[in-house]
Amino acid sequence: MAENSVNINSLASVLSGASLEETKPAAMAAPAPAKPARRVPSSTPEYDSFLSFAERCDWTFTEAKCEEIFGPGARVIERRDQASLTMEQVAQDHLVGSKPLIVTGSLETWNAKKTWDPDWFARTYPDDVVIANDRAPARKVDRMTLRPQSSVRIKLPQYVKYMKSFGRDEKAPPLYLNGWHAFKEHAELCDDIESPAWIEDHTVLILQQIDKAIAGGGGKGAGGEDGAWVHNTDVLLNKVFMGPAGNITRLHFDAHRAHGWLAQVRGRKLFVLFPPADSGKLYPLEGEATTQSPCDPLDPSVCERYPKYGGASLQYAILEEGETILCPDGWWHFACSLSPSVTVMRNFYHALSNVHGLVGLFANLNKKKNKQVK
Ligand SMILES: O=C(O)CCC(=O)C(=O)O
Ligand SMILES: [Fe+2]
Repeated sequence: MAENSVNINSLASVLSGASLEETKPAAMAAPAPAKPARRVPSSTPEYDSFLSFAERCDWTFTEAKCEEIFGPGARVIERRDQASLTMEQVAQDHLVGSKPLIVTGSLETWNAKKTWDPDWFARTYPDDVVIANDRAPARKVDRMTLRPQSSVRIKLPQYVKYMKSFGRDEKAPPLYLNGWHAFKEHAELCDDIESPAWIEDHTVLILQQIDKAIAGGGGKGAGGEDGAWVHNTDVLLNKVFMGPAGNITRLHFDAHRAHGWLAQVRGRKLFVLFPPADSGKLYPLEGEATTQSPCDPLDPSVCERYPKYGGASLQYAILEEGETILCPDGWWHFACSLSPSVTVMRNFYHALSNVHGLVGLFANLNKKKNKQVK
């Protein structure tokens, strides 16, 4: 690596807390337990809330039922068909305009839509070892409570067997294969997905400029090899999330002003979003790696526990198989699988709306590195 290169692992792990444990293996449980289902960890408040929500829905999750539960002030996120959208319009109305969107018919041409399911992953990558967590994203505050996040390192086929056997009568939360860097490990997976045609994604262009600036025009780029640093960094912004119903990503927003899209390849997921202007009503936690809220949208007593929460503008949707949600920068989001699920997520940058996040991130990393060198 060139002297002025930055660690490519930094980017993905700082944008979302999902994979924090991956960079801190010391915090994990003993490696490779034979069967994670045999562990008897206690439940978590968020899983208890999910179970009570599921009971209230009779385990039949619909947006109409969500409306009853979230109340008349809640709004369903706008849905559009991919065929009716242009890149310019989405950039203007949703990226610059900061408005979430759900797009139907968005995975029609993806190979992943035809082939990817948990069994396919198990068959295709039988020797992969992955890390699954029972609370997400990782929070420092969890370590100070009686119920810290628990993680296991497990062979992929074993995880798939576990997730398929996980039932609704289980009292402990399901392990979540969240923030898996599958595309970094298996470059061929990139051919199975497509960048949505309606999203103006300038990440690679911006990274190329940063690479030039950091490398000082040396020709080899910040990673020492032509184009490799840009490619490796870009690929780390794509992640796979897989697991059974009841996997939860608690309320947070992605760091460094990243926009995100999440494509539902298999199964269904509930998303609850709040606009950036609601931050004051969501009690942001101090000292976490990314911005996190203790408010749990599925907790029936959330308004009593957090009085200002009741004044926040909740938006929700059930993301159906084949749909993609666009979550603009700074938007708080909570996600919860309603059935066995496979999701692809990408964080990305767009020159007219959030470029400063990416530039600032690298400027900071580079400053820190130069300090260490001196
Ligand atoms: O669990 C999910 O689908 C959401 C993941 C997410 O928002 C994140 O990792 O930043
Ligand atoms: Fe996120």
